[in-house]
Amino acid sequence: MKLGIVGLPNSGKSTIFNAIMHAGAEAAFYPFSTVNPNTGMVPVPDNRLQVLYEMYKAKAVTPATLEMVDIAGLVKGSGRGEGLGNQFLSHIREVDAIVHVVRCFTDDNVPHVYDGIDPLRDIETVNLELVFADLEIIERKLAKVSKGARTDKNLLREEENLIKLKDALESGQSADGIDCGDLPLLSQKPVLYAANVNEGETENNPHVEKIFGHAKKNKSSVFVSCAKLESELQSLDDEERELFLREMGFSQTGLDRLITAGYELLGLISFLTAGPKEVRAWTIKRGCRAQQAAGKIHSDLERGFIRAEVVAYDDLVHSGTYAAAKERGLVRSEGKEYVVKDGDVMLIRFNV
Ligand SMILES: Nc1nc2c(ncn2[C@@H]2O[C@H](COP(=O)(O)OP(=O)(O)OP(=O)(O)O)[C@@H](O)[C@H]2O)c(=O)[nH]1
Ligand SMILES: [Mg+2]
Repeated sequence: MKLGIVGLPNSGKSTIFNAIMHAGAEAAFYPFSTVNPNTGMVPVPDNRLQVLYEMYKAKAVTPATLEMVDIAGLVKGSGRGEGLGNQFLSHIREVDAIVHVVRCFTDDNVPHVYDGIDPLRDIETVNLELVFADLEIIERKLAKVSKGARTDKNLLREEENLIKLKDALESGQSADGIDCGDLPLLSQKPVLYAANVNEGETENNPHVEKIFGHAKKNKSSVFVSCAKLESELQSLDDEERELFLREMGFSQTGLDRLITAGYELLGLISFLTAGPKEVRAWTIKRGCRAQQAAGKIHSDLERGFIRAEVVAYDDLVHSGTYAAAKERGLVRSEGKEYVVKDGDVMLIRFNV
């Protein structure tokens, strides 16, 4: 899963990036502290991998990964060159979803670029800039397509579609149902709003409630983050950190909660492969069929797919070994149309 972080300057984007990625990116009390993008990658925590690793006495564990890109802050007018402009958005065009950081914390030492905490105003400001940046892309494409549209029917259709898209975005309407082709439009990506709050302000926070309300209307998700606290907890070991977080009212770390929210938003699940060489997690879309899932591992496995031997993770663990699970009839032979479930441990039989 790849996520790109957007938000106003001083909303806490780099602080969240640091807390999640265990990184040391510059996070400072003055706006526009991030100029060049920060990128990072961390393993997606999955306790099941460790269990299988021990069961198979495997040589290696390969978890799924979370990639994140933290960029400069957007302000009203970034598209016209205000602040640091909007060129840096090119670094997040290819992400699966946007993490939109919204400032809900007050701190006299950290100036807000506009006056006072106002999540809905901030969200609208940033989202408008994403739309403006998308319109630039659409217009550039339109200029290219229009040239050939007089003589080419396909291009004519594409031109009509692009005009529809442009009109929708310009009038603030949703582009749902309009074919965006291969244009990587930021305003059309799934959004995870990160409500960044001070410690002790996670419950009954009216700012956070507003963000939940906005997200619900826009089919987005919300993730409440105490980024500053979490980035400060990094010096602690895992156990101490968890204990501390639990005392603060969080049952999971920011990374765990972000992963859960992101997978939920994008409809992602994991299936597993296990053997003496390697135990590994693979990320797929919910509803993905066995043959397509096999293609995640290698295109040969998809092309030459014969069948999949499947056992649910819990069944495998309760049985103790793969052989025991097989004996108990818990290992199924599934065809290419089988809809893969989260935690399926799969062995693909193929022939090329
Ligand atoms: N009190 C408080 N301060 C925070 C919180 N989150 C971030 N900060 C502080 O706010 C300041 C700005 O944070 P950054 O993470 O640099 O903000 P940014 O969104 O990356 O800002 P730019 O890179 O300038 O766009 C830093 O001094 C952080 O320590 C929070 O939840 N509470
Ligand atoms: Mg920053």
